[in-house]
Amino acid sequence: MNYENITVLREEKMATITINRPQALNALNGQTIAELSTALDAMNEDDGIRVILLTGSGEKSFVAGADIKEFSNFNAKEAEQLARNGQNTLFNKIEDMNKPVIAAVNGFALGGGLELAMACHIRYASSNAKLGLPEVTLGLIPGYGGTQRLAKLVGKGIANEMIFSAKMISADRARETGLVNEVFSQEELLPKAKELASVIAANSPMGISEAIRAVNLSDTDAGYEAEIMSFAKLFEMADKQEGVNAFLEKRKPNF
Ligand code: CO8
Repeated sequence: MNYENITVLREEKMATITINRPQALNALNGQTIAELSTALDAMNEDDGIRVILLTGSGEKSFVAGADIKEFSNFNAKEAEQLARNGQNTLFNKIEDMNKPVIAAVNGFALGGGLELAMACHIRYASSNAKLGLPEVTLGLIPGYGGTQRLAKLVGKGIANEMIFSAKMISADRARETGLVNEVFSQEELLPKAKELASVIAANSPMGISEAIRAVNLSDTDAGYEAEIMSFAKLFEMADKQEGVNAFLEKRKPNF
């Protein structure tokens, strides 16, 4: 598959997607969202890929937001469609993937860019990264899930401060608030994200897929029941046989 605005690199059991619109600081226009959606669908079905990394091209920006030029003349109906379509075809899709998506935030993650990182299961950032939801400076609010995911990740108080003030926070502050897990130098960011991806890729994909589903339900009343049902379901799946047998036979599992 040929893409114009993203590149895909496969290495063993991982795939790295790089958003590549440096002239617009990797802003998400409709085509980029569609390409990401298509690439992720294919990767979700591909059992050879166990972990996906998502990053931006260059050393300045992960994603500087939704493409402001593209939606500048939209009316309410068009804006609703844009937000709904984006949430359904990309942001919620990432969260619901059956394999982990790690965001390697290599610079600005603003507006839709931070929303994209927040839809991923794990976030690492480079020390020059700046993260924020500046939509109110445009007379808007986040439209790709930012009001919901930021509040869940850092709590309502800090989310409100970030959204109302539109201020960007540093990578270190993002780690302090739990918005990103770890901060590395620009050079170390991708290698460290890949190191984590290799550790994850050696574990049971069936277990991880069920864990994603259960953790995604952690802020609903259905979470505990989902965990029980996933736990039970795994007892009749091949990975549990292999994992438990490997432990009993004192060897490494081969999933
Ligand atoms: N959209 C389109 N183009 C952009 C964007 C963007 N979000 N961000 C940067 N660019 C373009 C600039 O226009 C510029 O292009 P050109 O050279 O043709 O003028 C190029 O990228 C380089 O940018 P700058 O010259 O501005 O670079 P600086 O280093 O001076 O500044 C900043 C970097 C601070 C990141 C600055 O570019 C900036 O403030 N960008 C906009 C950030 C922003 O407001 N993001 C939020 C956008 S709104 C949003 O994401 C809503 C999400 C929900 C949508 C729901 C459906 C609608």
